[in-house]
Amino acid sequence: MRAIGVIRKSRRERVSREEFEELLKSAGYEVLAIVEQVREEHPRYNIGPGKLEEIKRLVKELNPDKVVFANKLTPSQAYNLWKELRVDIIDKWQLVLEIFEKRAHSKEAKLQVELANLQYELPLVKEAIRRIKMGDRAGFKGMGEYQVHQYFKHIRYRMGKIREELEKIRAEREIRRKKREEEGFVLIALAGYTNAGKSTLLNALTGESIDAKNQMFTTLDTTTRRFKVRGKTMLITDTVGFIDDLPPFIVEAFHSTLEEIVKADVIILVLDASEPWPEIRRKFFASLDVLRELKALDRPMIVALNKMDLTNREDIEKKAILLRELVDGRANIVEIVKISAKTKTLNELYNAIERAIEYLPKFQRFEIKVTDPGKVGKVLAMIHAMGELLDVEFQEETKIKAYIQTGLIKELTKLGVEVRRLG
Ligand SMILES: Nc1nc2c(ncn2[C@@H]2O[C@H](COP(=O)(O)OP(=O)(O)OP(=O)(O)O)[C@@H](O)[C@H]2O)c(=O)[nH]1
Ligand SMILES: [Mg+2]
Repeated sequence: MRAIGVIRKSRRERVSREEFEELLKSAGYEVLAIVEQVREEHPRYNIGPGKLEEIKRLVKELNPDKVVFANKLTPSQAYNLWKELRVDIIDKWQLVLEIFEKRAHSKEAKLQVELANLQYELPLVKEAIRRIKMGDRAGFKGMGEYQVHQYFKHIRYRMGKIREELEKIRAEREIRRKKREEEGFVLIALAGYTNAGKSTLLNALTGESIDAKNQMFTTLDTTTRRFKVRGKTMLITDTVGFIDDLPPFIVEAFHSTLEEIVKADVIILVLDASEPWPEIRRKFFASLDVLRELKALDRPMIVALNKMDLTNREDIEKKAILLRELVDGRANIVEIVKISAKTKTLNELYNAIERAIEYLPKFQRFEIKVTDPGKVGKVLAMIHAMGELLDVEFQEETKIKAYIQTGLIKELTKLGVEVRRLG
């Protein structure tokens, strides 16, 4: 597929040309030309009418399959542009959806992408119907009046069906989550801009080998795995990455996937520290915006400056200081750490996780008294798997002090062991 890209920059819209080209590449386009303009939004065409003439000439000359706008187009702008240029017009969000479509493997991801697509298309079809009613004969995607009406109905029907199916998948996920909650494991979620290194970090922490590639939106599915930090077992979840202005229809379609972040006890916000500071800053704020929308800003958050192997000590220290000034008082950021997921330089992160979970109600110090000597071995094994042993005295009755998680209390009580909280 061959595309002409159009970028309009204004005071309010900070569109990154580099990122736009990256998105076009990720979606599989050959970029024939990029047209840029600095001006405020034109109500009819988004870009100015003069620029439109230039694009018209380029379309004639280069014959692209699509013209892709880096800005968000209103349904009526998309329609007007299509009438003028007579070539497929898409904007940045449809471009993101095209990438999602290529990457969706699981049934859930495929349904979520389809739902997002339909949600996007619905206002466009409404606009077409409105215009047809006003006597406009242009139709929509080659369809006439009757077909457009049928298509509108079809979209509504499909959306309902997909929502039902997603709801079923979501209920299954909820059951799994409940079970995990009962087990009492601490849940940590990875969050952050696409390509920051979240999946690489999950792999480094758990020995997993999920896809991690230098391209945007590699991950669309959620993966949850167990891992241990200094003897304590917890769960870590990797999910879809963020982008500037992640549109509400994508957030909505991917809600159950993103929910894993909201349900986490601790969030690790991953940033690519090898990028120039303005990029780090932009992506940090974009990530906070998404977390705000998800209502996840109250979670304890560790910010991980990743890819430190690609930069030097001085540079990363400087970025950490700038970031510290930036986060001052924002969200619930408990710590900033410098790591490399690739070289498994993760010490600072381990320390930070250890400190962050100390304050969670799930992990508390308990005294456990075991009167039946036959059960001592079993109890110690359970604590080893799901808690952390602090002290043990073997007397007539064995006294154990340990950090344990709520799920374990139930298990221990079932064994007939006395469990008492130590303040
Ligand atoms: N040099 C270096 N490269 C890294 C590091 N962490 C991740 N990468 C690379 O960065 C690219 C993106 O990594 P991913 O783990 O796929 O990133 P992600 O955040 O999961 O991306 P999405 O799934 O698209 O949201 C890959 O090429 C990784 O090899 C690191 O610490 N150092
Ligand atoms: Mg990933």
